[in-house]
Formats: sequence, structure tokens, C-alpha cells
Amino acid sequence: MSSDSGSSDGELRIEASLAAFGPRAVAAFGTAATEQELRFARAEILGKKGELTAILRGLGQAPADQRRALGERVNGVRAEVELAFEARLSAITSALRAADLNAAPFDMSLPGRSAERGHLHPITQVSNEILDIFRSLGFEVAWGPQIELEEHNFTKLAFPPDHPATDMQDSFWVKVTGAPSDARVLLRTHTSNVQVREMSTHTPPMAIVSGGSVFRRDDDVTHSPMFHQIEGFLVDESVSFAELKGVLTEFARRLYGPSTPVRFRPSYFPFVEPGAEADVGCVFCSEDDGTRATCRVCKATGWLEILGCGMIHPDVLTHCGIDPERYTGFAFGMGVERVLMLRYNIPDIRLLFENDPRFVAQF
Ligand code: FA5
Repeated sequence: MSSDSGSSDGELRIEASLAAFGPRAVAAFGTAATEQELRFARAEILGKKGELTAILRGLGQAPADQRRALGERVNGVRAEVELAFEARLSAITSALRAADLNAAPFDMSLPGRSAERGHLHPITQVSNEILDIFRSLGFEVAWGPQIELEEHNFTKLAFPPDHPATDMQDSFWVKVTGAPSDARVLLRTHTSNVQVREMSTHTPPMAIVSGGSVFRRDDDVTHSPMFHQIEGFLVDESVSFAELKGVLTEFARRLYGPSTPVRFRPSYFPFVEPGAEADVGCVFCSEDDGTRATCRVCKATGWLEILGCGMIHPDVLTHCGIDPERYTGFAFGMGVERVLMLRYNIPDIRLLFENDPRFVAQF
């Protein structure tokens, strides 16, 4: 039997496709393990480009008098497939919920996760500790700039013009646009600039301590181009080397322990006369137990250098407007990183600046 726009062959083909389609769709839903897989399968089967749409398009090949019945069959199959989809969806959702319910119970009484707290960098911690010791000895804290005039960093501190520290190789000189051509500016190479600034603006008696970053063209395991110093000085009538020794010995014992041996060795700095270096007994070894001979920190000497010091040179007092006939004073300066490296036996100064949390969290 034929009609003008369809054939019974077409009808048979549609019947066959429909008969195979239903079970195949239900089986595809059955293999979907997650909601996402299931929705994907549904789109493939029932979507615009899906198999059922193709069957519907084929209705035109069936005899005209059969098309309505076939159309109804297609819709019937679609409804069955939709039902199978809903059933599978609810099975997946219930399985998920059951897994949730059967999982280890959530303990509402557990303490919350606390936020991690940071702390001050070890350099700041030890700087504060040193400043506190001097504060408790009666010193006042003052600060100076990191970008400084040559006059405050070198000239008034009686550095001769050809001193190696003033060389282009040792200092970071800074070009300041618009500054007078004779105003030479650099990143301060030490905190001794605070001596000049404070002594030029105050009259004795004064006992000042200061700290902060300083800069030099250095770079190796014990020297960094940026590091920190603490500087102190005391000016009054009849201050002698005895006061210097008393104050610095007390400082060293408060920092390293009450029985720490302290010694002073002659040394040279242009802005002090006499100049000295202070050493403390090595905290890592002892002669008694034989560890001294192999101590790498003090190189078997038993002493660790901790600071430079001396009586303020009369020329420096004069440059700052203080009468050296009436006043005398002492000054000292130390590297903060060195104090830390000695205290914790830190082998490389760069560890202090890399800020690796595994390192800084140990302080
Ligand atoms: C001075 O800087 C003097 N201003 C100290 C002073 C003040 C002496 C007052 C007398 C009176 P010196 O160049 O030695 O001195 O440096 C002091 C300390 O800074 C050194 O002992 C060392 O611990 C530290 N230091 C020097 N260069 C570096 C560097 N590149 N990196 C880390 N620490 C350094």
C-alpha cells in the first residue's frame, strides 16, 4: 500500500526504530553513574540532535493516514523515556544522600580552625630587644634618615676624603634631581649619621640609641647590601672610657647572660679616639669540654666580635657644635644580623632576607 507522500516501508522502519529506541535509552540512563552523566545522556537521546527527533523527522516517510498514530506512539515512547530518566535521577540523588548520611558524622563540638598568627621578623625582634636594654639603662631612642647627606654620613664624622668607605665601590651614591651640585647624597652606610644629627641639634648631657637599615656594596654569606645596625652614644662632662666599658659590659651580659666574659680590643674608626672592638666569650664552645678546638663560629679563638666603639673624636664634637674641652662622650655601633647569626648559629645572612616561612617561623 502506498500514498502520495509515504510508504508502508517507511512506517515499518519507524516502528522498528521506536521499538529499539525505548530499551536503548533506558539502558543508557542505567549506566550513568552521576547526575552529570545522566543529564548528558538525556541531551543526546531526547535533545534537538537526538535520536527521537530524527525518528520524528522520519514520520514524513510513513503513509499519511498512519502518521497521527505513529506520532502518538513517538510521544508515548518519549514519555516512557522521560519517566526512566526521572527514576534514574531520583535513584542517583537518593544514593548520594544515603552515602552522606552513612559517612562519618560531622562533629559539631570540634574547635574551629584558628587563623594563623604572624609575628615580628627576627631582625625586628632582636632590634627591639637591644633597644629595650639601652632604654632600661637610661638611653633615649632617636631615628635618622636612610638617604643621607655625605656631610652627616662621612664628613662631620671626620672620614678623610680618600677613606675607602667613601669610594664609589663601597657606598650607594644617589642622584637627586634639582639638588645643588655640591650636595652629595648616599644611602647611609651606618647609623652613625644619627650621632651627627642629634649632637648638632641638642646640647649635652645626652644618651641616645638608634637603629635601622644601612647599605653597603657588600654581598656574601656574612655581608648583605642592606643590613641593620644599632648605634648609641653618650655625651656629658667627664665621660671616660670607664663609662664606655661599664655600659657595654652590662649590655652584653643582659643580651648574652650574666656571666658572659667581655673584652675590648683596640681598633680604628675615624670618628673615635681611642677606638675599640668589643668581644664576648663564644657561646657555642668551651675549653672545659674540648669543643673549643673545633668551634667554627669563633674559629677556635673563644671570642666573638659584637660591636665597634670608642670615645667620640674631639673633631666630631667640634663639627657638631659641642665644646670638646668641656664635653666628652663615647659611641658604639653593632650589626643586628651579626647578633642574630651568632645567637642562633645561622650560617648564611641571606636566610634572614628570603622570608621563607619555614625559616622565620622558628623565631
Ligand atoms: C661601623 O659601621 C661603625 N659606624 C660602628 C661604630 C659606631 C664604631 C660608633 C664606633 C663608634 P663597621 O663598619 O665595623 O662599623 O660595622 C659595624 C657592624 O656592622 C659590623 O661589626 C658587622 O657586624 C656589621 N656589618 C658591616 N657590614 C655588614 C654587611 N654588609 N652585612 C651585614 N652586617 C654588616
